[in-house]
Amino acid sequence: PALLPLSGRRLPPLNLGASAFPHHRATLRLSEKFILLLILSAFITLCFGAFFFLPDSSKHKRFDLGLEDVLIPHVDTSKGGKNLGGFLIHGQGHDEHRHREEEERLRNKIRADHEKALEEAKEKLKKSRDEIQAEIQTEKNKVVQELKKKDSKPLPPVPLPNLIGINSGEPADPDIREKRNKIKEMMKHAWDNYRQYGWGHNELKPIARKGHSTNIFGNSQMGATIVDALDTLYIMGLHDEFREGQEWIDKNLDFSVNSEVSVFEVNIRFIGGLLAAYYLSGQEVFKIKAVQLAGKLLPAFNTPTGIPWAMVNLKSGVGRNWGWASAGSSILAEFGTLHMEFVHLSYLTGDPVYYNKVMHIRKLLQKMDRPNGLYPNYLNPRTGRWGQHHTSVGGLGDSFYEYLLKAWLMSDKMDTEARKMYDDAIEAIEKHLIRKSNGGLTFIGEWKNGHLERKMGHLTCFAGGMFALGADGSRDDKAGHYLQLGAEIAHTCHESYDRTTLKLGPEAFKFDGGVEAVAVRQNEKYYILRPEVIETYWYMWRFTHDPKYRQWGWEATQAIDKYCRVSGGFSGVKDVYSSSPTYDDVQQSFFLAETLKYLYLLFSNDDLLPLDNWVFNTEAHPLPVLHLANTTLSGNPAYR
Ligand code: DMJ
Repeated sequence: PALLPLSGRRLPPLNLGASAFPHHRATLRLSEKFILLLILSAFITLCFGAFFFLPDSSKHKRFDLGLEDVLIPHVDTSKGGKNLGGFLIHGQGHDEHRHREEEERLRNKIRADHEKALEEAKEKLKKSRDEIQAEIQTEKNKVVQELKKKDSKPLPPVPLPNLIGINSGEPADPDIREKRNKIKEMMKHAWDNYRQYGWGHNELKPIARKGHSTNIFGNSQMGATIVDALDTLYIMGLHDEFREGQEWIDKNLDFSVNSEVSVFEVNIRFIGGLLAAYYLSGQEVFKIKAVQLAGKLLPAFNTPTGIPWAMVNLKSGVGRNWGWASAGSSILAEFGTLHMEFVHLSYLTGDPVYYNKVMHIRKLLQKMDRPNGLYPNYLNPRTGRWGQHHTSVGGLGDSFYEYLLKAWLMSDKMDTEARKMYDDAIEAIEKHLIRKSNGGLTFIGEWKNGHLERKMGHLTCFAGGMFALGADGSRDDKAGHYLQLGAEIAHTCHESYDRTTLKLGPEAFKFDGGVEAVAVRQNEKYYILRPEVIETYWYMWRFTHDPKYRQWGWEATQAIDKYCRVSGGFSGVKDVYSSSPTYDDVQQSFFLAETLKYLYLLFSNDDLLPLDNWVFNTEAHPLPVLHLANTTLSGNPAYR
């Protein structure tokens, strides 16, 4: 393809051999392969140049081939030509001279391009490999900057919801104030150490004093702790720290990374965290970053059913599921915990794409048969069939139920479809999974392989708060019943803490064979700074103002400060039944996002983030209630 036929003739062959650059060959130390590559690229440039002239020359080819008519744009109709769709048809022999000139002009142009390409190649060869690499990098940076500029376009303004109670909450009681200040000090200790030793990494190793990350964030360094902590810093009035975080996000948070991340975790921690920071502070950068990131998650929904993959590569958009999940399935608590954030994204951007994705998931789930009315934790995104029939209100299932309730609350109670799904699910859970132990402790077990496993996870303890939150508006006006159920779960989970040496709860505990609310297996005895029990104390406090919840919250605060605090931050512990615990050396980002936030709220007045106006996502990021009565996110009647 190097020599293009032009009017039946060929250009003289090009001499691109070594003799073309004898001087450079002698002086340059670049490898021969590299030189050949450069020559080849010059040659390709030439070919491309010539190629782009083909359409023009083809006109003349037709002429040379002796066609009767030739298409020439813009010829005066007064010469008797026929107008044909913007072109004029003229007879043979018209202005042969002009065509020869045109031919000559093209030939000269190609020659000039050829010369230029050779000159460029020679210039390049004079440069060192490092210089060339630096040039390539500069060009790359330019492209990235351009893309960034394009991505950072302001979004259309939307009316902000009623944002009340975003600071203060200062209690009058000096004892409560002191406790609240202690929790703020713990937040500062966690943040300052992350700032010093783990800045920009996802999490901190407080003993090794360096950055840490888990596979949920792939191999990325996306500052998960910064994003997760922002709103806690804000409500605690740690404004300098908040600004530091904002600056880092503005300058460094980039989602074009070749990294395979968990769609669920990135949604609840990053999108939830950024949206909450936006609503609290009004800083556009958070909204823009949230929308950019959401765009990177969308390819995960490209499955035969629209049920998203568990993981997606942020750069390539390729998705897949966890290797350990039953029959290649996606996980209920993962694809079912996107609704709140995605509704807000559609609200803020005016783009229904996010809303449509999550509504599609909901519609699909609604249509499916459920064994005993229970939702199994596994659903295959290719076939649309359930995987293993394992149902849990803890890990793998938990926040799916939470988001049904919260979708209803967040829609100002307009999304009655979500409320109905929640009520149906909770009824089935109560019937099949909730039991009382011999010692009178109410627990939520797990349905596995056709029978009830009498085991409850720390994660399941969030359900006490969920039952209390959903009490108002429950079917058959069973508000009292659900508040009571919430209180019973809170009590059981408190027992799981109280029956340990460290007064911190284990990861999972049994109600079997004479054991009550105690972990049996060694690998279930750890505490990794999780929030769920404290979360339930806070909801129960808000709905009952029973002082025992503050007392239990304070017990947990003291235990965390005593056993998890190290000079480099806070760490999880491996065995809550051991009097000399060993550390796991991880300061989880949810410790700053959730555990410390719920504790702080527990010792604040109720006017800080009132529950009539704010709904907390599953990572404790508060999102405002949307009064969507007159807004259509996608023509869905639930929102009309
Ligand atoms: C958090 O990331 C969220 O609360 C999630 O819903 C469950 N697990 C952790 C905390 O334990």
